[in-house]
Amino acid sequence: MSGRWPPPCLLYPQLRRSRMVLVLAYLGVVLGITLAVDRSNFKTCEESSFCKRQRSLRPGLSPYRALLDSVQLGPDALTVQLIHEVTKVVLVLELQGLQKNMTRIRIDELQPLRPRYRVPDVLVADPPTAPLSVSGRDDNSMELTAAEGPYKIILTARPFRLDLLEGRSLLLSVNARGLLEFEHQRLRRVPFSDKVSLTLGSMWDKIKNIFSRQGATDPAEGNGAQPEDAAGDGDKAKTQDTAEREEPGAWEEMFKTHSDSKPYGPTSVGLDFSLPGMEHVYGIPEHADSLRLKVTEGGEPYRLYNLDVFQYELDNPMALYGSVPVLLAHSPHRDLGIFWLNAAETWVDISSNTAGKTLFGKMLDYLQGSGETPQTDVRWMSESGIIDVFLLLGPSAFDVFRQYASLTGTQALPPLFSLGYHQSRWNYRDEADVLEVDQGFDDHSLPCDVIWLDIEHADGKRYFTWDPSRFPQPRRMLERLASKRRKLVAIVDPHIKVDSGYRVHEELRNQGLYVKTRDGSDYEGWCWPGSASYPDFTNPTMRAWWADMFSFDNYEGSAPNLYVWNDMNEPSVFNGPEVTMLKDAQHYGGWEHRDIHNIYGFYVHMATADGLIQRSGGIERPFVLSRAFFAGSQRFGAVWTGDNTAGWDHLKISIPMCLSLGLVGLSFCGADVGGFFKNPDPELLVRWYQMGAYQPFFRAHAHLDTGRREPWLLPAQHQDIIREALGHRYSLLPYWYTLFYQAHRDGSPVMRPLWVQYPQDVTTFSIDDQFLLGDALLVHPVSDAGAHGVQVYLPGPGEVWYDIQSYQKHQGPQTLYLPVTLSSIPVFQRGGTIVPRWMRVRRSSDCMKDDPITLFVALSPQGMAQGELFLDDGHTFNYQTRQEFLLRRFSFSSNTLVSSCADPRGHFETPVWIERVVIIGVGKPATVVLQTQGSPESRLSFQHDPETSVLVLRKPGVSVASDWSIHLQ
Ligand code: MIG
Repeated sequence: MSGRWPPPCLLYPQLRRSRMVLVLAYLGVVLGITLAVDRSNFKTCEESSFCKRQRSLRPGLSPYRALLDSVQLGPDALTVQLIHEVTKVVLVLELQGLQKNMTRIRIDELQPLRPRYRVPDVLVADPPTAPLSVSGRDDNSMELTAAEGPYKIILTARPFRLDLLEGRSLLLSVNARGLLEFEHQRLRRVPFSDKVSLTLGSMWDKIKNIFSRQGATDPAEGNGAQPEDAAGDGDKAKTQDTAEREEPGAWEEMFKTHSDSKPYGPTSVGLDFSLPGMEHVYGIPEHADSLRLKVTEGGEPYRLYNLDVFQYELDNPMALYGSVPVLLAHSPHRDLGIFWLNAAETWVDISSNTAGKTLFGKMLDYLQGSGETPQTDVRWMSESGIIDVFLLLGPSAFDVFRQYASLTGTQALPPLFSLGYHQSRWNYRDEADVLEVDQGFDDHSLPCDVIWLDIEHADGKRYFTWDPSRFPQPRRMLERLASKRRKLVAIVDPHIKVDSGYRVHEELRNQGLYVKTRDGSDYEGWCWPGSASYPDFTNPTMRAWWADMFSFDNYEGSAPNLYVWNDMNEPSVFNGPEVTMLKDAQHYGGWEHRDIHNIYGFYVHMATADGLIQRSGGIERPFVLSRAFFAGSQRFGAVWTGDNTAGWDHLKISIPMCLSLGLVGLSFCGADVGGFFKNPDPELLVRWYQMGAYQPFFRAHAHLDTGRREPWLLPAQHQDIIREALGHRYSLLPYWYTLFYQAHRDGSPVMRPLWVQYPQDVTTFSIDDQFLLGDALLVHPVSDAGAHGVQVYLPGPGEVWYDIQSYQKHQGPQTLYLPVTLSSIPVFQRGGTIVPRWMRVRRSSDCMKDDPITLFVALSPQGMAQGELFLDDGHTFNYQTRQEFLLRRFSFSSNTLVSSCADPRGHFETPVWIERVVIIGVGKPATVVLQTQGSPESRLSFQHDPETSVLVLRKPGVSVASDWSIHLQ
């Protein structure tokens, strides 16, 4: 070991290229049992009364008319009333032009009986507006021009619709199919039979009861409107109601044995968007489905409702743990986004006029000129709240990413360690087990940054405590890990054991900070600890209390190298409807769980991340993994795809699942390596490590009932391959870190679908088995048992791709058959890019952060290349508060590699230097000359391999912080 590095950092053997031809081991015949979700536990659209009501409305003429006389044009918005021609109920449409080429549409009732929920805390600020002006008008329409952005909006009065145009082309239409459906609040119509038993007096008592709960509403959280006097409006509401359907489920709803009392009746909202020219739509995670969204006509819509789905199945639109109501539409000419800001249960229907047509049919249409323009229609339906939608008008996918990031924020910059490898299982038994696992990594020369503790570590599932017999001295254990420069993550779930001897419970109960039932008592559900209550994280006081629990004094046994994992925050309630909370449970401000469901987990994540920031006095960056999420969760940390299964299909689906999350801002995504349920055979486990090494969040995890599977328990040949995969991960950490910085800076996804980078290449639009990391690396993992080769699509034209193992050069576009062995991970570096790496793999990332860098410069056919490198201390906010960072730019052209500063605000003292430059795709130079500021020119020694055209420049020896250039002559 070199003396340059502190003793706790072992140096592991350099990356080796396995020369063995490995015989594939078909050992573990997968257990005979097939696992499958019990679908009957979860609602279909038919079983969700509002979805059924919304969906029963068919496309046609909209009953809504915009009252052009009511138009008010303010500096920030245009408002106009929309009247329902039959019920005469009036809505208000608020239309805003936003800066950066966006439009916001809000629709609410003009006179709501009770204010409707408007989702707070997701937007990072009030989006800056770009005023709209009226540029034309006739009897039935109005033309509006946005001060910024090259677009116009046509507002048509009857039937109501909006059309967004850029120049002469129609980008998007709202309500073109007439599916605007807004269930205004009303008083319950009492069926005749009930009238007999219900005196008028008692009816009013009931009504008053319902609205007296309004008292708790905090105007600051809502739109500030006060609920109307219910009694005064009674007659009006009644006459309106006669025109309306009173369907079963509108006023109360049963699902299995659970009843939802629906005190406010039907309140759902729905709206359609037409996207001419668009055939490919993506996003709206989380679903275990293909990257490209499918047409839902005739089937189930995609559902967004955060749920703990036991043994989820693949390739279907059922809801999963998290929801991000953002959809992206792509065509070779244009990208658009639709962000539907609503936290209630939501369903999304997708239809297309080209669906079902064969390619041949489409071609025929085209040749005969008879084809319609392709068009996708998207319809959103939510159970409550208002319609609040942002149209992100691109034009490129990266513009959409920036637009969405400007609204909801970007990926938090992860601490460097969290980009390393995480070793988890449910559960590591005790302190000795943890320390043995830690030692196992060193004994087998495997890098690892973090060991995880699941729910068994706590005393009787009382989070923030430790099991006294198994974890008697957590601080000592944490110190031992710290001495190895490793971390621990402990789970902290949001269900709190109802136990008068448990301080957390006592305080939350006494302070009234739990979610309440309809009748105002503390809501209790069944979860891991037995009877449990749920902190009301929508309440800022609750979040502050929770954050404070992470102080080193409050969280006994914790230490600075302890980080946190929030599971079960959908929230999961074992005995609740669909394994979650009753919709009529009451939250802060008088809102129902119905209104806030999809944002509960977001708030848990937020409060925990805040806690970790506060415990260090605001200095240290947090790391928090969350299972549930919503739009904006990227600001708080990482997410994972929950309880997958050790099967090849689950290995495959991790790609589209994480790609979909990346498209909507959540770059820090991973799937349990190895699969959570069941036991992977060695081949699958190896393939999963190879996949995970190239996905953003890299953690092995397993169910309590599975066999132990730390890498050293595998046969030696498999262990070696896992070591290699880990080596690849660790050597690329400087690149990963830089990609995360870029995601943090402008919302660009770390792991990207190919179409984002090759928007005109139709072949890329539905690729699910390979992906890009940044714009430089293309990864095609192997996800089939017994694979001897893979078909890799290398996009182009005009691109060259270098195999990072063999340096073999391939032209794009082409589909390449690449033979593989068990040790192969097909990865290519695009010609035109520069990738920084650390070439010595040590015990953990913390041991490597001051290591010298090697630059891999892959030349484009024009002999050019570019890349960035971000460096800071790896764990504090000083990059932000004190500008302590370096952002370097490397560029190669005219046979010269130049290192320059890409952000002059940054300054950072670092021992990191450039120890080597590998230039791929270059001829042999006669001499190589290094120029640095203030020193004389010097010649560099080099080696050139004519077969691969790789030039290796040794020891430029320059600091990474300095400006320099290298000339090939
Ligand atoms: O109901 O904490 O997804 O990662 O190991 C299972 C125990 C509860 C679910 C998580 C999983 C975790 C497990 N949890």
